[in-house]
This record gives sequence, structure tokens and C-alpha cells, in this order.
Amino acid sequence: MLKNRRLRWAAIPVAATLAIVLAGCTQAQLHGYLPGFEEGESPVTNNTERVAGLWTTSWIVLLIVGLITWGLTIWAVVVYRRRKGQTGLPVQLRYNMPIEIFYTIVPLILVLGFFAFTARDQNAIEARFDEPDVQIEVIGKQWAWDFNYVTDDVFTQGIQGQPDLEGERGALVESEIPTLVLPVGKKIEIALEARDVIHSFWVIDFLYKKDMIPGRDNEWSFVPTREGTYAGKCAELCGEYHSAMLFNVEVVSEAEYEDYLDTLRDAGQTGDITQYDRNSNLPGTGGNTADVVGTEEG
Ligand SMILES: [Cu+2]
Repeated sequence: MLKNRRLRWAAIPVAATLAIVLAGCTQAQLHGYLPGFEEGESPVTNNTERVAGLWTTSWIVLLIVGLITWGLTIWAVVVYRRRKGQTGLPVQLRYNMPIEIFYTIVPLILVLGFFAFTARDQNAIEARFDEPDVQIEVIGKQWAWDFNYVTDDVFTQGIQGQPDLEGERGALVESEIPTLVLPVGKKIEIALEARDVIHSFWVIDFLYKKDMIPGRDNEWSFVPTREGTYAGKCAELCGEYHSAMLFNVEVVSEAEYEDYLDTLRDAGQTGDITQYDRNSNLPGTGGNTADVVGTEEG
């Protein structure tokens, strides 16, 4: 009985704090300060709410575990402190079965729970569309990006970020940064490829990042749901100018998207751009024979 009453007293401040804290929450706070959740704006892709949900729920669970642990620690320190006139060691105890079971079972539940929810969300996020509206090949290279709009047979080839000598130290010329244009509300499937070494395609506000591995294509399926410009960068140290390997993602209306593709078509940027791969030493690419070396270097 006594134990129950104590628990009830502990629950009151926890609930009160939660109520006060949550009532005044902004979008940013409700989504665990992850990027891409501005006040009054819709989510950036069809997956960001799910990612933020897993993130904030995990934090809440872990903070509750933390509060219990810190509470018990402080309680033990205060209640069993050395009092005036006490000498020698306190009574030495061992094998408190309830506590041993408690701190075995609780972590087990936590680990299984985190695993299950992570697996559930990962399956949903990684699911591929049966029929994507737009297929795009994004190719990482030292140190820029090529975008091949496969569905519409046009492409752009980026150049490395150019230092902006006028701007802040380390700043790049914004107009020279490669830009991937996407139509809003469409099912996008991006094939992630690399020409040389491992890169990683990371669009910060999309809460998604995936490696680009030479000779092994990765896929990313999603629907961009809000128009705007989003910053991206390479997230895998890939050589000297890795830090200059930035790009932008521009999510636009379908009409603007079609206009953009037309400008590429008019500029003659159609056809195949895979021939610039440096991975000619991979099995099946026909490289590294005396013939090839002789003719290419001659
Ligand atoms: Cu890179």
C-alpha cells in the first residue's frame, strides 16, 4: 500500500511537468528539433513525420528511464546517508531479487521495443513504389553531382563547389552549386550511384541519407510534399574537396518541372552520361585489359 502511494506521488509531478511543457510547444520542439518542421508549414516529404515520430518517442521513453534512474540514485544517496554517530560499514546486503529482475527486464523490453519500432519504420520508409512517376539517377563523383532524369532522358553535370572569395571563409558560390529539381507530390525513385569512391547523398530537411557505393546501386523512394529549396551535401568523407560537395534540391510545381526539363532538352543535354565512370576496374566493365590501357593512354 505504502509503495503505491509513493508511486502516485511521483506520478503527479511527472504528469504536471509534461502537461506544462507540451502545451507551449512549437512545431520544432514537437519534432525533437529536427530540421524541416517550420510553424504552419506542411511536412517536407511523405516520410519526415514518421522519422520525427520515432525520434521524439525514443527520447521520451529514454528520458523517463533517465528520470527513474536519477531519482532512485538520489533517493539512495539521501535516505541511506551516514548519520551522526554512525561508525564502521553499514550492513552489507546482496541479491535483491526484485531489483535484479527489474534491471534485467526493463533494458530487454527497451532493446526489443526500439528494434521493433525501428524495423517497422524502416520497412515503411524503404518500401519501393510499384510504379514511380519519376525515375532519377543521382551520381556522386569527386567532388560534385550528376543528375540524370531517366524518365525524361535529360541530364545535368555538376562542377565542384567554387569558393566565394567575397563571402565568409569557406563559403561557396551559390549559383555554381549543382541543383536537383523535383516535381512536388510525385512518386520519386532515385537510384544512387558513384563514379569513383563512396559518397553519401544527404538532403538535410528530408531527414534521409544514403550511401552511394561504386558498383552497387542504392534506391530511395519518396514523395516531396512541399515546394522549396533544400540544402544537401555529401556525408561520406570522399577526398580532398569533400566539404565542397554541396547541392540543392528544388521542389517545384509540375509545370515548372516540365519547363526545366525543356531548358535541358533545348541545351542538348540528352542521352547517356554513365560513360564517365572511373570504375572500369570493376568485374564485368571490361576494363584493365592490355587493349584498353594501350588505346586509352596512347
Ligand atoms: Cu563525396
